[in-house]
Amino acid sequence: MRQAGRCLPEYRAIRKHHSLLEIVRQPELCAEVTLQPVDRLGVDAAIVFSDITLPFFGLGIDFEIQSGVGPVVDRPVREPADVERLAVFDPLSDVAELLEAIALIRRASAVPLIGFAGAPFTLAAYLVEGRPSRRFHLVKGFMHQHPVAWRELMERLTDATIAHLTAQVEAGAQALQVFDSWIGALSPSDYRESIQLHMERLFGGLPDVPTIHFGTDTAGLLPSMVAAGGDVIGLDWRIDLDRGWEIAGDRGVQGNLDPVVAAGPREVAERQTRAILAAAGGRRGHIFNLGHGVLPHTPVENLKRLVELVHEETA
Ligand code: 1CP
Repeated sequence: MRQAGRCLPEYRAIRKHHSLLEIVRQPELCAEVTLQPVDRLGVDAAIVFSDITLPFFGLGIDFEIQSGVGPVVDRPVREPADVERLAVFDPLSDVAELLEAIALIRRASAVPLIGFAGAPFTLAAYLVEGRPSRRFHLVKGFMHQHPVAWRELMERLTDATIAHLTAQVEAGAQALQVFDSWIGALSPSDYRESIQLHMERLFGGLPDVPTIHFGTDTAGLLPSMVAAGGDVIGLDWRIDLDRGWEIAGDRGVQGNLDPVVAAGPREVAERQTRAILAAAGGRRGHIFNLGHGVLPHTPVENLKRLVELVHEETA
């Protein structure tokens, strides 16, 4: 997750001269940045360099990615009429360069390539809040105050996400990750009532490649998220991997080292990595990963060592 993040010096060197959106719009540059963590860390898969907010331009929403903040939307969605003014996202024209980058990456590397998109709730969080939020009061408020407009918003974002992911597979992506990063802000009953049906439609509408369903703070939501779909369930560090896997049942699991631990003392990171592998117990279907994105101050050497350790232990 956000593998390139801000922790690789070669990424930072490129970011000195190009904004994130500029990188995504230049297929050669996007391919280069996508493969940096693969070359440097030896991870087993690449995730295309993009951002979940990229489809916003196609929806007619102007935004910028502010450094040290994240995505900031020009005119947030605050009223039902704002939902009606959203345009229809067409990946072939709206993210053509990204699709070109995917084809380039496939030609340049034999490592499997993961495409991704944001899930409807997490996209709506940025559209309604207008910027990164911790409490999500505005988006949750919108959901309860305007149930009809909310449903319309979820339907449109579900359509956009299916189109975005399908186009990435057609361009060459071999697996898909759906990021519902902020879904943990909801109660289990609100998830079941206002989100789950859209997530079911989303997973049901994807091409036949392996899918990863990821969120954070989801310990209480996992049964519903598993029911909604995904071949692999992403777990953050707030639940023991074996406990999360019990809930995921016959699916695979991805996770779940705390990013702070990956950034911290090497011995602690190694010990906790071994503990996660022990909890997986050699079962098929575990993708070792952090429970969320790499923190920018993470020493590259720590990440290299963890990749090596996982390879040694699971050889
Ligand atoms: O190679 C890679 O680094 C992967 C590319 C990638 C991915 C998978 C980026 C580039 N963004 C994402 C997904 C993404 N973007 C998610 C889902 C994953 C997660 O939960 O981390 C989310 C929530 C975003 C939104 C976003 N974009 C944030 C979070 C803001 C918040 O609400 O806290 C931020 C900081 C960004 C900017 C961004 N996108 C990507 C990078 C490397 C960065 C860092 C900034 C930079 O280099 O300028």
